[in-house]
Amino acid sequence: MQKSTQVLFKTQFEEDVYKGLSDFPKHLSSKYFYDQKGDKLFQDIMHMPEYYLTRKEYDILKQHTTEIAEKFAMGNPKFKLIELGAGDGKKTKILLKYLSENNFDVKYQPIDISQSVLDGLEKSLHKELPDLQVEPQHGTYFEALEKINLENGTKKVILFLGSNIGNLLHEHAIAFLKNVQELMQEDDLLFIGFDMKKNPQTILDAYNDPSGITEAFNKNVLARINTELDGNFDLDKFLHWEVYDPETGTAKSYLVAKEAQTVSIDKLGLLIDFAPWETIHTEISQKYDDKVVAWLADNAGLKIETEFSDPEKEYKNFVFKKC
Ligand code: AVJ
Repeated sequence: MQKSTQVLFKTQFEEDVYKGLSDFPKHLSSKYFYDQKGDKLFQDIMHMPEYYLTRKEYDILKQHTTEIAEKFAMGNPKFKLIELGAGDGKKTKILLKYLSENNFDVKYQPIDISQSVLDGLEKSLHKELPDLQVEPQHGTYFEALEKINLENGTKKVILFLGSNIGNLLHEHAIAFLKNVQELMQEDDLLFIGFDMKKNPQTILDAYNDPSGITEAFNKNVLARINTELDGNFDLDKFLHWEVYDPETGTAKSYLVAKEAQTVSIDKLGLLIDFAPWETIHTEISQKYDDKVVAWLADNAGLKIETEFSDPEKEYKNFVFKKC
């Protein structure tokens, strides 16, 4: 009879690390980049000259504030503005400022899995926009959305900014959009930021900065395994590698073992062997074109209402409605 070992996982992180590093080829999820150190590194990324995404979306919101606000309020100026993964709200504050200074009847409901992120955001909003109604929702997107939905029938405008959707393979993006779509009513709107296909070099540079911030961000998942799961990864024995396929629009991040090595992860009772140049796939950052956005919407039961973009059309914010 075969001997079987039952492994009990205390957290999703433990389970995902165990499974991802036992798999071939190896992989880890980019959602584990974000602890306190990872949040800080991502803040630094957003300030890098090569990382154009944040700036482009900021400029779109800045250039088109009035039109966007009018679109959101169309037919019914009383609405809840719900943000999935709010972060520091720097971009959203442009809209919030306009809405609150122009007597729109808005309640802002940022959703985030980090309570400290929500606390910081709430505090800064009370200071900067004291008249704005803010009601943070702690939890995963769908738990929080479902809770918001039970409240009452006020129109919802749901924001999903930063091309965060790009971390999802198309199949998962469709599942995600369907989930949101099911929680939408006829008048509700969904506002999503998409990073569009562009010169492949521009994209590669955004994920391959010479300052090494993206490298540290990518390796932060290994650092977390070391501190949280008693691992002994030597971060210097891995290199950060980025590829971009201009046909599929998929940018992929890897950590590549520079030499053969064995890593132990004591909390999981795991020893992981790496062959020289073996990879761990850690992230996808999908780039889109109009056809793919239309196809995603179609598959999720959504229709495109309108879009806003930068003059070069390198980044787009689409407004969707339920079909
Ligand atoms: C936060 C998912 C939009 O994929 O561009 C930045 C994360 N990864 N640099 C992205 C990230 C490497 C970012 N998103």
